[in-house]
Amino acid sequence: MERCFTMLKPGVLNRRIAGEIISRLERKGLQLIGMKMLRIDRELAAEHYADHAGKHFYEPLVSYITSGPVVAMAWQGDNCVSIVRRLTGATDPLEAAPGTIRGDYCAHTQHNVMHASDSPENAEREVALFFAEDELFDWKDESAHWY
Ligand code: FUP
Repeated sequence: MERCFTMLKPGVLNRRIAGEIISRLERKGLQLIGMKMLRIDRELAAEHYADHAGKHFYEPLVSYITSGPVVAMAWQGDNCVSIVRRLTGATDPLEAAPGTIRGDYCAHTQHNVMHASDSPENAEREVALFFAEDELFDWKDESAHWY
């Protein structure tokens, strides 16, 4: 079973669309195993986006992601990372297909609504960065065909 980290970026709460976006991932059949609202500080932002340090969009990215509360989530399922990335859509909303989260809810790369891990390895790193082990719930529902 694979895990994926997602994060609704600042502004999603203001727009009252958090539930709609979370619903898309739930309805696909992915299992929500962790969720929290937090305000990211610059230190956590720097760790999370370490790969982008020095790029031209790094400073605006860090100031945006620290500008308001985010909703961090951990998901679980077979091929979880690939499924979440498909539902999320391309980084640039102009390239993101209609029907994807970024294709439907945003118009600018810098404010592209949701972060999603890009590999199982990064997913594990990001889940561990945002969640303690006792904040993750490997719940079971044996009686329902949930996936
Ligand atoms: P993604 O994995 O789709 O979130 O994309 P990246 O890891 O490449 O980029 C992380 C974030 O940096 C994007 F969500 C938005 C921002 N970014 C820009 O603002 N401009 C760019 O050209 C590329 C990324």
